[in-house]
Amino acid sequence: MTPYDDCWLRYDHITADDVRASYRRRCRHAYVSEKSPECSAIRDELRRALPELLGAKPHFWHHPPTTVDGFLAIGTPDDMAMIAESVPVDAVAELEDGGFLIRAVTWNGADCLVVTASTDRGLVYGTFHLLRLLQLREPIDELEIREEPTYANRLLNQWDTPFRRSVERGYGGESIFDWERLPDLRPRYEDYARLLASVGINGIVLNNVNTTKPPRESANDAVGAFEGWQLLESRRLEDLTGLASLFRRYGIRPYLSVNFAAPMLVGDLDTADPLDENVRDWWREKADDVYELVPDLGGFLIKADSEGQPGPYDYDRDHVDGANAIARALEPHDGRVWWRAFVYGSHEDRAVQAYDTFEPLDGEFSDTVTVQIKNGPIDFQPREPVSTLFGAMPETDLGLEIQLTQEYTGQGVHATYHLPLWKEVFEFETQADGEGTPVKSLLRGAGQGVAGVANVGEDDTWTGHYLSQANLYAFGRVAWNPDLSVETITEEWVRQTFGADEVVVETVTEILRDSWEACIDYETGGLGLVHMMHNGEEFLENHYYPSPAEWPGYHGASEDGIGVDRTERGSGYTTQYRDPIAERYESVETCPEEFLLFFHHLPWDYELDDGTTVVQRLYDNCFDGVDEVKRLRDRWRTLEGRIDERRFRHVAERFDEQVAQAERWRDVLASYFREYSGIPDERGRIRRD
Ligand code: GCW
Repeated sequence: MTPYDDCWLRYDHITADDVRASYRRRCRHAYVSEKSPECSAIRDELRRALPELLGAKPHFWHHPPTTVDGFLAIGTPDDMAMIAESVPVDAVAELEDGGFLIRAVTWNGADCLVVTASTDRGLVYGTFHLLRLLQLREPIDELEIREEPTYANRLLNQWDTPFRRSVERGYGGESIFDWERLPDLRPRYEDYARLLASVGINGIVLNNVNTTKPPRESANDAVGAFEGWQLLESRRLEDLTGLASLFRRYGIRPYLSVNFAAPMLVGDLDTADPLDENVRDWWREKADDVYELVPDLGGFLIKADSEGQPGPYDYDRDHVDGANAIARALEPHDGRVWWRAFVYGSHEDRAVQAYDTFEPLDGEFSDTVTVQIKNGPIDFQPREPVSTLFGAMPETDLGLEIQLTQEYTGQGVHATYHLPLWKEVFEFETQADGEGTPVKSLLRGAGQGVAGVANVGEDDTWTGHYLSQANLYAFGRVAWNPDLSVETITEEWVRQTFGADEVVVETVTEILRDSWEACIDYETGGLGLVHMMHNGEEFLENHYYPSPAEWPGYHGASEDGIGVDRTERGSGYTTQYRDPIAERYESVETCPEEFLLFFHHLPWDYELDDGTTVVQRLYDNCFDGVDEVKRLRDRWRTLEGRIDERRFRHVAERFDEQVAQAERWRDVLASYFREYSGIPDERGRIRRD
């Protein structure tokens, strides 16, 4: 038993006799290819899972057994004649990298299961998929599954600061990566790789995008110096090799966040100008060194000209110059540059800047650059409209960046499930290529995909809150297949994590499903307001939240009304969308209510569709949000005795704290609205009225 939680890989014993018997017949004996590190990881996983699930150790064969009633065969058709004879080989060859087939077949009179793929990575995913089905107690006697990942790149971005072991915006304890001890490997790394591979994540950026201390006073100073740039030093790279091999067994490529000024920080050049020949040579030589040591490194992630990090602007160059220079160095090694589009500071309305900066560069980025765009134009707010850049760069490889860690949604204390938020983003119709081009359709292709800011640390729960594990699980699943519904993914997670008791499944699923909307209401009042989380909670130490005095700057509160005019008359953000979306947001009549104050500055007493005024709706949302959290807390309480005491208590205690905080936040927000508007709550709920 590890001291830390197994998350969704619990492999609880199957108690139903008939189900167990059927699983045993096909899975107790196994014939698994032995050719690669991935296959050895598969065998290890079966050794862990099957004794627990089936109550019987798997027996591994070196040839297809003829003396047993059934067996599980895992390998590529090339590895094993039995597999080549049992599945359509052409169909396997056509699978995307990572795709797999699982089939129930009869072979020589035996009831078998075949897991096959065209690559060893696909075998890993196929095996975890099968184990998921067993954990969900699904029937397997007629299985015929064909799966392929929708996106080629499903990356986790750690915001870990290597030598401090801290995690920026991390609420799950210190970094699980102990860089000072590398190349020593902790068993926990393997368990982490298992969790990630089990949901299809195939890349991990090991360190924070902030790789140097910002040179000027900034909010980030509170977090301390960032030292990730040192990872490009040769001795540090040597330390990485073991970790890279460990991840390789699970089909996960490691990546590094690097500093744009690395030629000066790591090398001894006096410039990092991307057009300078010495700088280009430096990157080329460095890339050669890196790949010598870590041949399957995925590439570099770069935050440039953003929040104090150096970038091409320091040399009067643009983002294309910067990204392409580094990408060229990685190209011979099949590495990519993931270049973040998170820039702000020079425009009065920060929402407009990323588009202004990147849209004109469409088509100029090299084929080995991916532009990584946050889901919204501001910064992972509880709810934002989708970034205009997704519909604006058809000639550029794009990555969608979403946040698993709950920076703005209650951090380590609140139960806030992000999947419904992400689904809203994936489904958003960009009109990039006319009707029928939602965001999810724009991320396909070899150099594209999804990046999630991780929520993991050294805590026994991994994520600081048992229910936040659902965000990690859901990220992998939705990045594998964005068409999976919220219900499907959530229920999968709940059943694997808490077992098959229908009351538990229903209750936890409901709590997760409803948690995000509640959070929006008590944290912002809804209607598209951003950046108004209450300051001063102790647990929010690791965060910069503006104080109420600064709030108006973010969302335009004044005596006459609230909201930011982002229409054509205002900052013009609406015009960056394609029609008819631009038109819909531009008009106050057609703008969806949930984004009304994001796009429009409206009088406090402006009447909404149902006759309620803006300010009254804000009050109502604040109070409803708290009531909803109380309801969710009470729902959780009904689980006492139905799930283990440790997890029950942990979540119950956090729910109590969440309710207390939500009440305080509601009161601060409601008083703030009251103060600016001068209009009392019709229902007299604000204390000073
Ligand atoms: O919102 C800000 C976060 C920073 C983060 C930055 C970014 C890693 O508060 O902590 O820095 O976004 O995404 O680069």
